[in-house]
Amino acid sequence: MESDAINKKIDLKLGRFGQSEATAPSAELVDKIMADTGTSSFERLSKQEPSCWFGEWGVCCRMCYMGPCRIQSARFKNGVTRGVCGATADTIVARNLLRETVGGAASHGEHAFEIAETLKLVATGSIKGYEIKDREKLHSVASRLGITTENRNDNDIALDVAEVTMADFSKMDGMPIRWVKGYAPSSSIKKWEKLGIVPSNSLNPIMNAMHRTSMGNDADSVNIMLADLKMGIIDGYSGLTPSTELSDILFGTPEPVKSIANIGVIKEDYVNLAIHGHNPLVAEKVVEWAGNLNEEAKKLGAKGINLVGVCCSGNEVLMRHGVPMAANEMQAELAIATGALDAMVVDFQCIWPVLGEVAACYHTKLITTMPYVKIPGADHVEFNVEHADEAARTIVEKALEAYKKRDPSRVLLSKKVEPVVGGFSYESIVKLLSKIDTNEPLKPLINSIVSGDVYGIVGIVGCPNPKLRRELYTERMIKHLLKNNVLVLVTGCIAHISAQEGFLNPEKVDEFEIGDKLKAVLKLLGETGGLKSLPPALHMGSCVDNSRIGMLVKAISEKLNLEVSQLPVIASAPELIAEKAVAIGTWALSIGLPVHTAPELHIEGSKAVKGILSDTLKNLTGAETFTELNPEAAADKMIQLIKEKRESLGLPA
Ligand code: BF8
Ligand code: SF4
Repeated sequence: MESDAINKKIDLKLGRFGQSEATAPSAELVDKIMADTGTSSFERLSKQEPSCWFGEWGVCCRMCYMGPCRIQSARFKNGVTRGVCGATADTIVARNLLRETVGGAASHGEHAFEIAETLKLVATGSIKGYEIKDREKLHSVASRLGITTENRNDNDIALDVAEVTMADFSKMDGMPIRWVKGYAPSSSIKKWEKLGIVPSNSLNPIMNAMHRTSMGNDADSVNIMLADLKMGIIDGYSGLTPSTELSDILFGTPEPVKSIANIGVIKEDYVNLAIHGHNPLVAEKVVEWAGNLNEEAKKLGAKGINLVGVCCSGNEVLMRHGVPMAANEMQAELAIATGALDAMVVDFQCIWPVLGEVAACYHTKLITTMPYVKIPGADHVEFNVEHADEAARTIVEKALEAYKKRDPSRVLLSKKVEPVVGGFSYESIVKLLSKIDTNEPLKPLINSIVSGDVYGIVGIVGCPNPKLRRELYTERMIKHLLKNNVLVLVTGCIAHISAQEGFLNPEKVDEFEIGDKLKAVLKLLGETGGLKSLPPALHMGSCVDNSRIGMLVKAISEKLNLEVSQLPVIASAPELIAEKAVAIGTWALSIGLPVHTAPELHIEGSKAVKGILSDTLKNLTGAETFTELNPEAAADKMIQLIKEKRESLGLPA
């Protein structure tokens, strides 16, 4: 296609940068990114389209150099049915899916491990910059892990917690990993035992998965999919859950907090510093040093330092400090294109390589911090917890330095901001409910589910996919669920999308078309907590904080003595991007939650794998996957599933 024609196509698609008309930053800002940088996510996407169907269907294999091999028979009657080695579509699709899940579980695992290592250093007094902020959480984690707390000091307890967590990665005793025992729903553990997929450590299965999926090994799609489920368990209990719980110990368990969201949180008269990534060890220190150096900003003529959050670190600093939420993952470049972002500090995961190039078009300093995440065009300030204060100070100083070079003629700010209330940890929800029933805090929520006031619960998690952003997929799906009295829990970049649309704004509870019954519950609980209402959707944190949803689900299922799969609860990744989201979805499947995805997982090419995920799984963990590319139809399908679950429990449907 001629470049003019491509650009025309882009203009149409660029539209409002994946936001609804009411919430989008000015059209000028959206145009500015193309004018200044010559690129944007929508433009890059349209140059990739149409996607290669072999990849989309999961039937492209690059596991060896006889290939790449592509299996045409998945789509065409007389097409090629095997790779050079004889691998079929079923084998290739299953192997590819397991490798995707490994990518996610490894990411979350390393995240958790780094925090556990830090907790150990804190407990042994080896570092100064961090401390145990939440004793209550420390004791609750210890007791779930079976660690004695009586007559012991906090550092000794913390040392045991850290060592148990780290040992889970590589212990050789053959016993289930400790975090599984402490945090997984008991009915799920029984099922996993029967299937032989309870991990006894988390690194060996990752090695095993890479081994068995390499050329000339496991060709049995059922066997490979069992390894996939096991990888989901590892993601949940060596990744997500310890990441959340240990972060809470070090930085505090979130409570509901008020703030604002959208690109408009970047302010003209402040030094603007964005925190992007996932590592709270970095984010927390930057928050601290932005406070310490605030006066320095004033000396430069600014009103102070304005911290803003991007993607999951954005969710965490919102939850713990009320830092405004600037942008989801794909809007990070738009934040830079305002010309007023002085620095963006990043650590690991979901940091697009293009940010180096985009920042270079402005005075903005992109600052990488992890030895294993460097980006051309970025300044690198190596961050390690032993020297965290020096690094964080340098990072903030770089923002101050860059501010001096800001060119006001290139600044274009958006005025749109949306009030939000975020920070609904599992504990804060229990605390809120305990104001209604002190002895049995979960009871008011369970009663609402039983009566149908809360028809069901959907945890909506994951990413902003430019493929589906164009049609505002998430917003439409959430609206449809709310209309039907479904309680919506959000995390990750979906939380940013929700914030920008107003779903996290309690004031908007009358503005959206929310089912009367759900609205009454939101208002009652809100008033109990001292707000006008709860927001239409509850912000439960970053992607690792899906573990908070997991804790709620475990608590409800055990309280009712039901299996997770019997509950009217569903998980959805409506704009799936990352391997991490695949791993989270696999974890949800492992505990028994139905999982909706859009786009479809890369499985279309294999009837066997599709069958396992959409059907066989019902007999294994009680879960199933489904894909629906129309957001309203997806919500309807969830409502139908909830209805079926309600009926089989004898609840009013
Ligand atoms: O871990 S939601 S785009 S930022 S993967 Fe990434 Fe997806 Fe955002 Fe957080 Ni989660
Ligand atoms: Fe092809 Fe088999 Fe090699 Fe894959 S492992 S690239 S299917 S020959």
